[in-house]
Amino acid sequence: MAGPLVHRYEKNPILTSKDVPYPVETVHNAGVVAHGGGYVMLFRSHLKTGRSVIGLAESKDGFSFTVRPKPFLTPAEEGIFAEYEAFGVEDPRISCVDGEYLITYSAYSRHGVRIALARTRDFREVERVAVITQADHRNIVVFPEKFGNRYVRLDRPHSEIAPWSIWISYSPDLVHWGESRRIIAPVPYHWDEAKVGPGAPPIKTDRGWLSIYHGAFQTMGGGVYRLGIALHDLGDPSKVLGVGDEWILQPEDPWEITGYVPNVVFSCGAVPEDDGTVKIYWGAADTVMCVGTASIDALVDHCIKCSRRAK
Ligand code: BMA
Repeated sequence: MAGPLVHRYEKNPILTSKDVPYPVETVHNAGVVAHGGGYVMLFRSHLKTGRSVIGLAESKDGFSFTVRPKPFLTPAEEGIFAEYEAFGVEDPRISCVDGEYLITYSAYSRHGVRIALARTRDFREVERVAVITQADHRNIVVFPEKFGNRYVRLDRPHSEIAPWSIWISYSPDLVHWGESRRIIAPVPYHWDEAKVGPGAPPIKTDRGWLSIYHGAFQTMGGGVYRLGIALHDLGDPSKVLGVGDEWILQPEDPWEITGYVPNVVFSCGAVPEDDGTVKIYWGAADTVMCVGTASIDALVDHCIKCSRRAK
């Protein structure tokens, strides 16, 4: 690969616990969308209990964010959501479908980890829709468009039997999901061999849907989380046109190497811009938020020209 595909913003990290007006230990794994002429970020924070809540920050330029005085989403206090969110809410992703923002997040409880879906139009009022997986699923991203009148999502179930892979599922109503199929698996002895999972909601390009995902590798010093990219067919996103063989981002800056969990870059959001670039956001070491920019064309080229062969 010639030169880095992702150019880190020189003032990283862009958001830390010190920027949050309520007590938190970390700021990481944030979903970000363009909204109202600016940017909205939903970020995860650990509290001193070790459990997580989701806060909201706003920005005019996508680099400099201001956090709202109160968290945006904390574990529900009643109903089905209360039971399944009791241990915390984590890793939000945001997709805009038909003018509505769909928020998927991990819901932890004594029953394991499931994914819940909420929706909002204005990031003021938020309505929980449903818990959309059984236990042991994480990392759901919803495509920003419907296909044949159905919502489509990528997710990552985990199991003791199969490698932790990226799956696709379909839904007519956001509540009932099915026709699930595995579409991207980790490659043995490769940077993503331990597991892969969807990162940011896919971005539409003229050559396919660009999907930023994370991959993990186990070392003697613990796991290393990196980012990779894949390209899905425009009309049928279950068809994977290419998966970049090399990672596009790995922990390198001091705040990516050291923190709550060392050696982690983990993305839940990316915002495509009119000038052909994309802002990629990532949590660093599960502690702070960072951003970088990349050329969308170069990322798509990487998926096609540097595609891995093995399944
Ligand atoms: C994953 C999730 C992420 C986290 C990552 C690195 O399994 O828990 O939320 O960022 O590990 O710790």
